Amino acid sequence: MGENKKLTTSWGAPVGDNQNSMTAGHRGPTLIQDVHLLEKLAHFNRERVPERVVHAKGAGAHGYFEVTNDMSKYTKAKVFNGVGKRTPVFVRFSTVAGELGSADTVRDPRGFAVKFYTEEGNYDIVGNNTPIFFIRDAIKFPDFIHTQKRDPKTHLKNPTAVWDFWSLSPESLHQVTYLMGDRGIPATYRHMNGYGSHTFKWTNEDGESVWIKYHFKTDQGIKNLDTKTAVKIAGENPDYHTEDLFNAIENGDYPSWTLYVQIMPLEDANTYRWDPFDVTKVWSHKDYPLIEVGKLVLNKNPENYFAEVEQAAFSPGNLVLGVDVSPDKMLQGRLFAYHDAHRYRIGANYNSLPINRPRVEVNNYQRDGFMRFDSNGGGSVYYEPNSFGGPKETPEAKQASYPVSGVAENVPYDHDDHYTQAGDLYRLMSEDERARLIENIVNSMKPVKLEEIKLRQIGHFYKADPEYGTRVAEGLGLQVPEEVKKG
Ligand code: HDE
Repeated sequence: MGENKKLTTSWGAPVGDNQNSMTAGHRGPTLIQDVHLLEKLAHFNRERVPERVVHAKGAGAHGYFEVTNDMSKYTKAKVFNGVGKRTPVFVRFSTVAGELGSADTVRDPRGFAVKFYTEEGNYDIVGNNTPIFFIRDAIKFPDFIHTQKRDPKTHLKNPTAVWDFWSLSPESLHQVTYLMGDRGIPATYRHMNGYGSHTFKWTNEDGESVWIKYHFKTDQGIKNLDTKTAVKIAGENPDYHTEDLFNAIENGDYPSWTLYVQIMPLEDANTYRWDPFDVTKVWSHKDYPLIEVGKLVLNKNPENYFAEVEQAAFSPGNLVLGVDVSPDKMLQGRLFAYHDAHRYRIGANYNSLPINRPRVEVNNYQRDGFMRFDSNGGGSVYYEPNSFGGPKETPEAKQASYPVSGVAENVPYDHDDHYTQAGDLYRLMSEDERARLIENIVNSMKPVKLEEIKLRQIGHFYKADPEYGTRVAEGLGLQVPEEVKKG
């Protein structure tokens, strides 16, 4: 092993003795002047930062994104321009509901967060391994997550709350069908797809825009765990996915994904049969086929988990020129939530942390705040406008304008067909996949305390597909409600 470096305190002074506290004589009291002891104990108490309120358990790796199909016709975002263009990335995978120490192989969507360190600033695609989500308005998110977490009285998971919320929020049916099916437990983080889930806007150099959706298709092929195997692994090795990703990269078996986009002309948004800004719905690939964009490759493990994975701060609000958000209400809500979460978890200057720091110069008038460990702008001018050559805005960086209309009010979505796409997903499944789906749902719903919740949810499954609802009802020893059958 290398020569031993000199052990020091955090203020750089050499430590005389790291084995014995300083006391007054052999049996005397420990002396408060043992500042090395005091510092070690005090810092130890402060090693934890608040875990992410969702997606707490995760694993990450570095790599690159390489363009294989030039997208400059659709977007001026340099990260997607020019075949061969390479951009460094950091990716973090995660579960959603579990705490920092929870098991990897639970039935849960998986976070799929990509930070591109582009030459125009950091661009983050912060998605999941499913193209849709349970709800479509940010205002319902805290309530939904409450049902996914622990019951405030028992501190146990509460299936009655889970199915009560879902049965009263039928927009969740599509994602529930995904979640309770085979893709609800990926075999590893390498054998699952990633999606941007929301609709975003790409704009090219000529100011022409299109709506797009991102699809990261795993090059390893989709592989899932059946429930029984997953439960066994969760008990034997709760960090199974974390270990798999680390070892694969350590062994040079670099996982990769091929990025595709679906592209929708702006005007189609007004006539398409599905609301393109409703994140509980997909766009048919027949209507908007997948177009290849590039390759995402992970080829370097973090040197330090806390510094790189725990402190990684992603946001759908980290946008670059040529990429804008859409009016998707979930996406709009997330634009506040992520930066707010980072300020709370890791401090106002979180973007100065190495893992989050852009690879381009950052010039602004933000000063001070906790842990301001950079030059804090030095003696440079600290306000704008100014007469001293301080950084100035770039007019062409303004977001593309677009017309809006309507009155300010709490507006519900104007369509409620939550059954067609969920039913299509069910009908796409093979008989084996359906059998496992039904078994997973029945086992999850069995402990639900209120029969009315079960019957309400059976009604939703039935409206998606009569066979779907009937099989769940049979599994639970119940009948499909007559009024649902009559339609
Ligand atoms: Fe998140 N989400 N989210 N989310 N989310 C967070 O950010 C939030 C949503 C997703 O590896 C938090 O740093 C709101 C959809 C991923 O660090 C928080 C809403 C999708 C990650 C947050 C959503 C996601 C997060 C938790 C409803 C898929 C992990 C702490 C509007 C498209 C990123 C934090 C990482 C993390 C808020 C819904 C994906 C609290 C308010 C939909 C992959 O900011």
